[in-house]
Amino acid sequence: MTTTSGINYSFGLWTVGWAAQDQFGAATRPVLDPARAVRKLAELGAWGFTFHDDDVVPFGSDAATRDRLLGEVRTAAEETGLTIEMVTTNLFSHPVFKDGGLTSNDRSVRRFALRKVLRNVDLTAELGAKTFVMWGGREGSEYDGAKDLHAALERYKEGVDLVASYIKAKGYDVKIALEPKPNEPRGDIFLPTVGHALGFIAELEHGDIVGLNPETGHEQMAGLNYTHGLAQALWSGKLFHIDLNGQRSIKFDQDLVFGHGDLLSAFFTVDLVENGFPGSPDAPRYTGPRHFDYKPSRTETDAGVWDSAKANMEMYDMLAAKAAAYRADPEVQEAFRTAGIFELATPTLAEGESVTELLLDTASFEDFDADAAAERDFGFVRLNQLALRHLVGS
Ligand code: GLT
Ligand code: MN
Ligand code: MN
Repeated sequence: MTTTSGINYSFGLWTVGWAAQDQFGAATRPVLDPARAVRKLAELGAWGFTFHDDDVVPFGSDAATRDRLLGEVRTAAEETGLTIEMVTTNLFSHPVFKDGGLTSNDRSVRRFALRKVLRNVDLTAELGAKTFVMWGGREGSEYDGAKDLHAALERYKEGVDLVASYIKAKGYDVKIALEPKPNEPRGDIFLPTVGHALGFIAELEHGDIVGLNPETGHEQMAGLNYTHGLAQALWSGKLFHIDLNGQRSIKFDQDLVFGHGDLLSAFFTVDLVENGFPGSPDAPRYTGPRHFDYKPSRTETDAGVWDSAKANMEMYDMLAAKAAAYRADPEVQEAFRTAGIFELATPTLAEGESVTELLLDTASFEDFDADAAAERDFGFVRLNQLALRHLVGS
């Protein structure tokens, strides 16, 4: 099967490659050869793939093994035409990172982590990938007293700035995308949400090449709205990459197939990514790959791995078609107008109007009939029902 939508889908090799070991049980699937994963993904219609250093080259491998294993994946990419669009570093599996990489209390671990990251930045550039994701899964704590939290943020900043300055010094065409997550595997992780990460980036010296890689389930684990998170990242010019998957409410990280969690939220995510902001045609748009970071459930065998990979693309294709029809529907456009969606794009003050003029405008306050304005029915429920009609059919 090939996707017909022409949308650029990509997958982390650790997604289909997850052998399904969890905290309570052993793996239910054999180890998947990364080169086979690339070939299968190509067959299914994917456009690209991504990986951690350790997904392809086991931790501690010697240089010859590293070259051989990377060579196999590169050959698979070349033969299939798949793009290596993003590379990321595993700073979480080996026990040395049990207290984090860039924010470990142990300085020697931080120096080792930085070297691992910098080596991987070189690889990213060499492979022509444009995005370098940094997910700090082990950067955090179980106990509030376990860290000097100020120092932890200082070290995080030091680490990310150092990586960004290295990219610039080398002249690499690579951008860093930080991936927020509230918890798991640590009790609490630093940069837990899109908002925290945006605040962090604003404090960096080299924040111009640092943005975000928000994951659907991670925002939802924090009880937050993923589409709103994407919107704010876009508004800040920081949506560099996305991790799409499914999550059903606030619980452990489920990494379900995209759309298999909160379906309505997935619809609006796709609507934003594919169609942009409805009343702001000049606003920033997401132009990167539609990247899936999910896990084939532990119950699945090899066949289920590929079924679930396909399901991600199929879900996205279906939602993209529904979202296009939603936007094109004249009734929806009319409901947008009733709802004031386009009105919100008009600045609150007139062009050139000063605060003094606003203060002198009696119509805006002294003569404003707040009770009458409170009578306005925005028709939001009707609009939402129209969205649902498109989503589930009528
Ligand atoms: C890990 C995590 C993901 C991140 C990956 C990038 S690794 O699987 O659960 O959310 O995107 O490091
Ligand atoms: Mn996840
Ligand atoms: Mn992710």
